[in-house]
Amino acid sequence: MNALSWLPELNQRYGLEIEESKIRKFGDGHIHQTYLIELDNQKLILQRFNNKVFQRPDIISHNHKILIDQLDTRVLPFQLPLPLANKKGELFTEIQHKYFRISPFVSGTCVNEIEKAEHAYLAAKAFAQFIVAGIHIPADQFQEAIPGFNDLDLRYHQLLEAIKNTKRKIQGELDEIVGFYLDQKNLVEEYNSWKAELPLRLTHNDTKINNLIFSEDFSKVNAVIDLDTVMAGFIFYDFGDLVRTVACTEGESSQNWNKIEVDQLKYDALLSGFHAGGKGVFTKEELDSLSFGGKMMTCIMGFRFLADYLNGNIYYTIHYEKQNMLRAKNQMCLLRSLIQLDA
Ligand code: GN1
Ligand code: MG
Repeated sequence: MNALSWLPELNQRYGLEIEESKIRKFGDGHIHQTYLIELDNQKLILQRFNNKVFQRPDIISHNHKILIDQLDTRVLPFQLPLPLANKKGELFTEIQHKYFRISPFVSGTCVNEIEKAEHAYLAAKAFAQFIVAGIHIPADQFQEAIPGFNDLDLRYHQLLEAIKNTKRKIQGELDEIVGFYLDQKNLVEEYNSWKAELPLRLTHNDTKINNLIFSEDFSKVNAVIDLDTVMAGFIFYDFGDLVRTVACTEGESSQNWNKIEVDQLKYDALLSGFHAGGKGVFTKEELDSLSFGGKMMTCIMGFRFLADYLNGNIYYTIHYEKQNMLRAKNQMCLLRSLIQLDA
């Protein structure tokens, strides 16, 4: 069967005339298949949506419609490329049991690692400004795109389940990694106490650095992208995922175990950027929670990568069998360094 057999219907549903030769694979997200469409007069992003991971596209549409209607874009000095509606006004288009969506293309540079502290500052400021732009929207209007997505307690229990049910032999290196994550119960307890104390906000929840587009010269942020998990959350989630992906000497896929540690200069830049973006809005308690965020988000990714490995790699895209285990090992090295920093 033609790989793009859905294209004629897609064109019809959006009133477009995209030819197969104008479509190419784009980006390196772990979840959806993303394509760039280059038409004569415009560029668009097409995504074939992963509805195994996000089983409720209707919830994502609900959340995105709130953003379209209520977000205070006047305070956003960058673009937020929300999906474009098809001819029926839907943000998703279902064809042959597959879900597609199209959004505006924003030019610029997407990176997996940041070179300079100034860029870390800009990224953190932008993600904080995003929270500020939604500060007036009651967080309970949003529905959970993935239930308990950033709930450390739930993810810990999912890891326990995975350990109980795994077909893999937990021995050697795997045993060491499993033991390390089981020892993080104190972070789970700390999570539960922050949860009882802090207000829920509109947060992005997946502020990995490649979910942001810089201008070509890195002088500013052009867009915040990957908006599927935009929903209610705590500000330390968004700060924390930045710490995890920016304030580290090696990226999430590195296997230079001895070199993986916190980059203090970038950490400090993230902190000032986030404070600057949320100035006058974030409460003292929220700002106090930020240093927990880095540890918490690194830990949760470790839990999730490890659980996925134990479950037989059903969630994340992998290129070889042990990749999820080694991703969990990478996060373990970073988490050790973050914990040491706070000690
Ligand atoms: C996934 O799709 P991507 O790469 O932006 C994941 C995030 C993880 C990240 C780890 C919906 O994000 O939670 O932090 O991988 N997104 C989802 O690299 O699970
Ligand atoms: Mg992404």
